[in-house]
Amino acid sequence: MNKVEKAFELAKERYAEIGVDVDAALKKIAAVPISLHCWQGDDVGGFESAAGLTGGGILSTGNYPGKARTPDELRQDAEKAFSMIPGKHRFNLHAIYLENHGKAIPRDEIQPEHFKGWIDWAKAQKLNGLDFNPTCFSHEFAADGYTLSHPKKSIRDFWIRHGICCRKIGEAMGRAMHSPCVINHWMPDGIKDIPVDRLAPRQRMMESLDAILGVDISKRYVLDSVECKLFGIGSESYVVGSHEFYMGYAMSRGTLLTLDTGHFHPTEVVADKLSSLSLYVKEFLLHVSRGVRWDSDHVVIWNDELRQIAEELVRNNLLGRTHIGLDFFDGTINRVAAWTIGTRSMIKALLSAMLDPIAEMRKEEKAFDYTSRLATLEEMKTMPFAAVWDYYCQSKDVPVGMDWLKELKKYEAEVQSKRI
Ligand code: RNT
Ligand code: ZN
Repeated sequence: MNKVEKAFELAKERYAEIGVDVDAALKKIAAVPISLHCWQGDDVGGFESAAGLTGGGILSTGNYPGKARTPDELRQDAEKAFSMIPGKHRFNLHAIYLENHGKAIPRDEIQPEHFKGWIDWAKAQKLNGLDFNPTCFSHEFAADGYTLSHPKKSIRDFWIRHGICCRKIGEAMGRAMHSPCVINHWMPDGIKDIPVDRLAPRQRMMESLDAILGVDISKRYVLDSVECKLFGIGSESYVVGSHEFYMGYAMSRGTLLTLDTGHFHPTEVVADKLSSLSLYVKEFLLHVSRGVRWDSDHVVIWNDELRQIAEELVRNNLLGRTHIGLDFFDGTINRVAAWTIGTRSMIKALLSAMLDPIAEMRKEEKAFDYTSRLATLEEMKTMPFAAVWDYYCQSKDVPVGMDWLKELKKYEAEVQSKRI
């Protein structure tokens, strides 16, 4: 028995004493895929042209060296991250990550063939699946601050065609991967200063979305989701796709609802929304992010907010109805490390939530024994969780503890630092 196994055996006994089945939790966590977002790998640049990210209310900062410059480099980086993350996961692509082999393809003409390289790679890597996103920003037709809700029909139609192309690409991905492709529809549409007509753009957005989703594609291959936002850079006063707008849309159209943890008022937390929405919305897509003072998309860490989200998913049995995606982009640290830290934190939060004596705490709460409830919650924080987590990493053949950082540094020296 090595150190990790010894610590694990003791930890398992401690958990058993409070009625928690560690082996069952390990089995459960291994079945939860996390969707790694391609855009952390290159600061939302993509491969459409050399221009990179422009406008649209999202902003990546930092110029840490070694950024992936080509699809091959991005795949190589993602593979490195996957090799340091326990479990089987997914990869989430944006439309601008197409492979056009040097020939500019308008966004309303992109095809599954432009993502063949990604599909082949995902299959070879035995990923759990691929997810996808229309890219309605960094484009001349998004420059007015409107896309699907643009007052001009020709521009709306362009974005509608783009959305339909994306759903067909998603269909090809879903079919190839034998797992539905979750397509997230996020549009930056909004206004910087006080609007006088809040309704018309929303009406247009609704109609445009209906046109995109009206194209019949089997749910076996594609699951469509819609993502709200409170404000963005340049859309401080009004965002067409507000929470109410998309909550209503998802409920009336039967789509998934995306909840991005950076897209609400700072004291409003996604954790508290899940139970309510679960009564009315069929499935969720999470964009797990970390806003610092605003929707800043910092790398996800294992903080209280993340813990609470994981607890809600586990306790309310929502994992089967929730697709967990990540959405952050930090260019000030090694980007492969960013993926690794964020994803490992997400898995830690879920595993930790699975090790709570929830039945016991529910009983306490129901009996108004709030003293025991608080005491248990506090004691759980110092249970030997690390021993279970380390064992999980070891059992999945990925680095235990800080060992991944050593591997990362080696990769940085041997691969990323040579990208000049
Ligand atoms: C922006 C949204 C959106 C994007 C990605 C790149 O505020 O969160 O999900 O971050 O599509
Ligand atoms: Zn998001």
